[in-house]
Amino acid sequence: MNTEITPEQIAFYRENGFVVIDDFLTPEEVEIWRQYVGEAVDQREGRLMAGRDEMADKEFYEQVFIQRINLWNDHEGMRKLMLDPRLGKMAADLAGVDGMRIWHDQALIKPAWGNATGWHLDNPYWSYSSRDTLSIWVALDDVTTENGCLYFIPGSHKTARWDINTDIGKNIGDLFKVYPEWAHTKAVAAPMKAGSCSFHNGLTAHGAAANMTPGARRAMTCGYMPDGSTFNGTRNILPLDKFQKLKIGDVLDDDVQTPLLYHKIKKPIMG
Ligand SMILES: O=C(O)CCC(=O)C(=O)O
Ligand SMILES: [Fe+2]
Repeated sequence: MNTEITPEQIAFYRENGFVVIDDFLTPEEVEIWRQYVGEAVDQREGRLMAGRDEMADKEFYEQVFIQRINLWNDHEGMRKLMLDPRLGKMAADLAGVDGMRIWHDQALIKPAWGNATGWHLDNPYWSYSSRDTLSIWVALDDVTTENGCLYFIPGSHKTARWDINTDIGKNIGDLFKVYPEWAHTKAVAAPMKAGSCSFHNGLTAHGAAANMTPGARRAMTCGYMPDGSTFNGTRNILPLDKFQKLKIGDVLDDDVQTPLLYHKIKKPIMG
């Protein structure tokens, strides 16, 4: 695993709100990630999250991507991959913060002939609001403009707000109705070889192309929450009992729900 981040990559990420890192995983590591993601997704039997009953919407959403959240919760191999402190450090260095917690991981498998992923922002879905939150997106197949690579609106993280977002729905361009100032910007495609990855800021506008090929486009992703982030009132992935105990402004420092992956000074206690 190549977890080195160069000063140039950091500068590019901060300016554009995303960065592609080639050859992040070795071919042997890609095989392991594919195997664990495959096992962890299969054992969910259609459930979005571990220990919860919500099933995926087969009619539309599953044709955008098969989404399974927090595989680290119920697959030992995924736990090792997702709680790797080196990933937390990469995320912290890109964001320029002292420490990172896991928010949630997710497998996003765009099926053969799958729909495009509508333009959206990630952080407005989540239970904290931060300009420094970001996600890794690891390509488990060669990802091209033909099978559903990511696209980004460069610099959009600088002007994005939390009060508005759009669903990943049938009209993929709805986000540009609420952000007309981005509507004339050229999107940047991010094709990647299997084993490469990108990071994108939680406020960067992004989407993915349709899959015009007969094969699936597999990706494994994870959102990182800066240590010290506070609850904003949104439930998102929080279990009901934890959600009901939180007050707006509480620090999200539950080491079982959102383990600290990396910190410059504090010693992480793994969930
Ligand atoms: O993989 C996709 O199609 C979308 C990815 C995405 O929205 C994300 O990683 O935040
Ligand atoms: Fe997203």
